[in-house]
This record gives sequence, C-alpha cells and structure tokens, in this order.
Amino acid sequence: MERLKAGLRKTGTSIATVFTGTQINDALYEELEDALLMADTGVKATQHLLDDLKRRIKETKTTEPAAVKALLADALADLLRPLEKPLVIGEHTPTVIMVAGVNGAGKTTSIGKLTRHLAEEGQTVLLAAADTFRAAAREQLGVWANRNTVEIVSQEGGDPAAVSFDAVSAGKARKKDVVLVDTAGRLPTQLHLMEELRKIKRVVAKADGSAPHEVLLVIDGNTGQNALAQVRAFDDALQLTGLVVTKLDGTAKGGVLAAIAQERPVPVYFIGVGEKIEDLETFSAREFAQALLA
Ligand SMILES: Nc1nc2c(ncn2[C@@H]2O[C@H](COP(=O)(O)OP(=O)(O)OP(=O)(O)O)[C@@H](O)[C@H]2O)c(=O)[nH]1
Ligand SMILES: [Mg+2]
Repeated sequence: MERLKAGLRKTGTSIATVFTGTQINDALYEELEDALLMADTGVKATQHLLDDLKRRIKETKTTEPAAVKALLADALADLLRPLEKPLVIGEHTPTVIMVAGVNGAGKTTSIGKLTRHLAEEGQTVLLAAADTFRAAAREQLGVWANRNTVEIVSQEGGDPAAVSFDAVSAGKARKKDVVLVDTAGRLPTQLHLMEELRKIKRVVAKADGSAPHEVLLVIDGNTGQNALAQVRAFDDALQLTGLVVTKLDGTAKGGVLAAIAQERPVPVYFIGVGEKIEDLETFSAREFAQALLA
C-alpha cells in the first residue's frame, strides 16, 4: 500500500490541488477534468467520474471543495470495483495459466512473483518457458524457478506451442496445481506473433481439453492510454480472463485502470509494486482509489 501510494503520489498531488479553492464551481470541474485526463483516465472514464461526482455532491449537499475529494474517491472505487476479482485455483488440476503481453511489460517477473504467491497458499507450480525466442528468456525464467524451487519445462530452440503442450502434459502427469506459461513479448500489431499466441492456446487445449483456464495480460502501468488499446487487442485475440498491472511503484499515473474499467473491464488479479519476489499484491478497488487520491 505504501509503495503504491508513493508510486501514485504525483497523480494524487495534482488532483488534490483541484480541491484547495473555496468554491465548487465550473472552474473546479474543469481543473478536475484536466487532472484526470493527465492521469491517463481517458475521455470516457473522466466524463463518467465527473457526472457521478456531480450527482454525489448534489445528493450529499456538499459545499466545501475539501469534502469533494472523499466523494471522488467513492466514485473512483465504485468505477474500479468490477475489476476486483480473485484468481481462483483448484477447480482444475492443473490450473493452466497463460501469460501474454508486449515486450518488457513484466511477464516473466510477474510469473516469478506469482509462483511465490501461489506457493505461499500451498499450491505446487510448474513453469513453462514458452518464450523460446531468446536463450536469455529461458534462463531468466530458470532463475525464477530456482528462487522458488519449482520445476520448469524448457527446450532449446523449441516451438512455443510444443513447449506449452509438454508443460501441460507434465503438469497433469506430475499432479501440479498450477502450470504457468511464459510467452515472448509482442505487439498486437505483429499479426503473425498474435497468431502464434492463438496457436499456443489451441495446442494447450489438446493437452488438456479445459485449458487454458486463465489467459492473463501483463501491462506496464506506465503505458498510459495505450494500455487500453493493448487490453482490447489481446482480449479480441485471446479472450482474456485477467490482467496484471505492473510497475505501479514507479512513475505510473494510475488512471488507466479507470479507463479499462469504463471501456474493457477485464479483472485485475494482481498489481506489481516492485522488482522483488514479494512485490505482487492483489487488487483492491478501494485501496487503489485511496492510494491514487492520497
Ligand atoms: N519497478 C518495477 N519493475 C518491474 C515490475 N515488474 C517488472 N519490472 C521490471 O521490468 C523489467 C522487464 O521485466 P520482465 O519480467 O523481463 O518483462 P517481460 O514482459 O517478461 O519482458 P519480455 O519477455 O522481454 O517481453 C525488469 O527489469 C523487471 O525487473 C514492477 O512491478 N515494478
Ligand atoms: Mg519475459
């Protein structure tokens, strides 16, 4: 929570200055609109928040600008609430989780952290190194496997779909609770690479008819409004079940989650608040709204 607050402080400060005046008037709403847009909230979510806030101000007969901030926090928490959903493990054995995203979003690191999170809940995990483009990618996942003392399925120069198939088969045979599939970074505009992800998904289903059970998109919290475009494109291609939003400890503005909630509400299972193994948190709409407006 402290790391999240520190990361989002800039946004909080710029929104807070909106409420330092003496009157709730058009100038205040205009300043707030600017501050929300600057925080990557996007046009639609900003409009929604302003309308909702005006309604709350009227309902509560609020007249002090200083009191508006708490109403905005309520409005934001309500907007974000549909994104709050826990990752459920145990309905299938193994639960197969495929992880995708653009280059450098934090996929491999998030898988490393998620492995720790799951181990703490008593789940056994198998990692699949389906980022077969670079030897370094396999090695990086291998380091996370060692840190967590879990097994990894990887194959030199292998085909990503074949590695995923082997890993899911091994996960079944070894009775693992979870198989986490790491994939190479790609842009949604690289259509052949998006097709490769669809192939991984199809081939995984051949190893286990109900898999993958989860398809996660990892997005870098600093991406701004482009994050929404990523969610749309990967969701259209893969039917996402959840998001991991990383790097919220840095210079991320945070408002993009409001834009996602407004326009493509895919649940946010986890947020990344640092590079270390323990720096993964479950997403709470209320906490996030409070951190953003702290
Ligand atoms: N500060 C911070 N850094 C993070 C976080 N998550 C990941 N990183 C860093 O972001 C960089 C990229 O992370 P990776 O996990 O390699 O990203 P990736 O999506 O697997 O990258 P590719 O496989 O190359 O597409 C690394 O330096 C990570 O340490 C986070 O929550 N906070
Ligand atoms: Mg990676």
